[in-house]
Amino acid sequence: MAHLISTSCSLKISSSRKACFQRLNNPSKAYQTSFTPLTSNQPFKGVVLRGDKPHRKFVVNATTTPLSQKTPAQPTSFSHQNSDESSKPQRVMVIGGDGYCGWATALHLSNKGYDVAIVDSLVRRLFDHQLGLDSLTPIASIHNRIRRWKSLTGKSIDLYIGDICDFEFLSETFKSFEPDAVVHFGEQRSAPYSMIDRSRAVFTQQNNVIGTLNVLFAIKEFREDCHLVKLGTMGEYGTPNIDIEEGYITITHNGRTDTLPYPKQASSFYHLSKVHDSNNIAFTCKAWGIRATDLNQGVVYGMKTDETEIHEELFNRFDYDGVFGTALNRFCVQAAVGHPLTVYGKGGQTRGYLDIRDTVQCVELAIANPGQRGEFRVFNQFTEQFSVNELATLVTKAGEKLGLNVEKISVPNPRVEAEEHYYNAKHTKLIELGLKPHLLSDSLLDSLLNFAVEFKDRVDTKQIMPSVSWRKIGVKPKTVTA
Ligand code: NAD
Ligand code: USQ
Repeated sequence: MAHLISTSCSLKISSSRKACFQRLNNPSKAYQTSFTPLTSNQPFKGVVLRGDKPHRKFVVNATTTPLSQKTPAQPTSFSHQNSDESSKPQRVMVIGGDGYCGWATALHLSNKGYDVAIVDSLVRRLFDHQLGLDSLTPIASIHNRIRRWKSLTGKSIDLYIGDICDFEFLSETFKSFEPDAVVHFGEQRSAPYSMIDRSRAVFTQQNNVIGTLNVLFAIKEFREDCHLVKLGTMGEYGTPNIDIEEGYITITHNGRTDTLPYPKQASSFYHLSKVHDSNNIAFTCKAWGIRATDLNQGVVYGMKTDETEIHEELFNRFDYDGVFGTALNRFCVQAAVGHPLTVYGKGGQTRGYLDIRDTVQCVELAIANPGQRGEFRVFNQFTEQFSVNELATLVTKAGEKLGLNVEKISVPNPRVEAEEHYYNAKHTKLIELGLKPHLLSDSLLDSLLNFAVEFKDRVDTKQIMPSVSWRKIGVKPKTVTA
């Protein structure tokens, strides 16, 4: 398991000038590739598919087909390393850019005029292979995705394939791409995955905590002014019986007052890895003057963004299984295939939710409005809160309008979590920066359900019920299906 997961891939490109000057819109001829799996014991696993430096970047002459009639907005504020760079677009490294949130964000930022590089180990695709899972939507390889984006828009996205836990690889990507901002999505993000067995729990915390530590060290060493935009989670706070603030709470205790990090009560080894990340980031902001924004994101739903919907090779992944699928996305697929909606326990579990179109908007807002050096900002990134029962009711009503017969069942809760609780989380900071939320209206639910119906033949109904138990996690490696 560990061996498989720490494997990196090297995508080597021909360095010949002849290859460099070929057009990228004929990608099969633009460069020769060899794809060599390397183990983590081997030296540098770098990988590069990129753009404009001599011998390292392609000079691209592809014709530009505008994505839309709209002129892409330019970034509104830059944090450049040198003032003489002020006219250049900001360079944003998207770690985890082949994943659900990362792919949509990379395209959005590219469309907005940022220079984008994706860094990804592709480990998420490996999890699918290992667990026998698949996205509802067919997803193209990252190479084909990027080539398609280039051919449709004329915009290049650089690609570095490797594991950010490998510091040598990460260092090379930093030295090569020189990011002004790093958006870090590159973690194992499923709570059930982290609760399958000991090895997945350990992998989740190693991958997430060490990966983030390496990013912090890389910023300190190679790009100290770079802004880290890190994806955290609302689940770090748990479900306290008081209002949840954005990152910090002012407390008066025994007559003295201080503003302190909001208490964290995470409820899976995954969610705990995010707490550990936040502590490490906060410390390095203080100790080294790192500039960071922790986006405590709620549960994301939806598939389409302006960019991913323009071509099927740009489609995003959409998980509906019991390990990686999240509540609302799962309910839409369940309704589409006539599976009862799987409400865990009493269904009073309340969380913050947001449309994936708002994820990409929030990340752009965070990048465009960086904090100061040494500042650790925390934004709660969601737009509405719902209980699981409320979501089930909304999907049932929307399904009935489309002629679907939707039922719900109460599944014994595989998790250890409060099923009836107070929940009131603040989320004003991104709105103050200009977020215009896409709320979960009837029309959006209709389109989500229609979309699920469109792909329903790809659904493997055996993957729907949960099979990972928080209480039964053991030390033996578990061969699971969802
Ligand atoms: P995802 O699994 O679809 O994408 C994560 C990507 O990171 C994958 O492509 C994976 O291959 C890559 N990755 C993982 N470890 C890596 C490593 N060590 N080196 C390089 N690449 C690595 O997840 P997602 O749903 O897009 O979530 C992205 C981030 O947003 C995660 O940090 C997650 O915790 C956070 N988040 C997601 C949601 C949600 O509902 N999806 C909600 C809140 C927060
Ligand atoms: N739930 C059900 N039925 C289902 C699926 C989930 O009742 O079929 C319940 C869960 O028990 C939980 C709630 O819905 O109470 C949310 O579960 P989820 O699977 O939708 O989301 P979660 O495990 O919390 O994780 C997801 C992402 C994670 C992110 C987190 C944001 O996978 O990366 O960090 O959402 S938050 O929930 O705010 O922590």
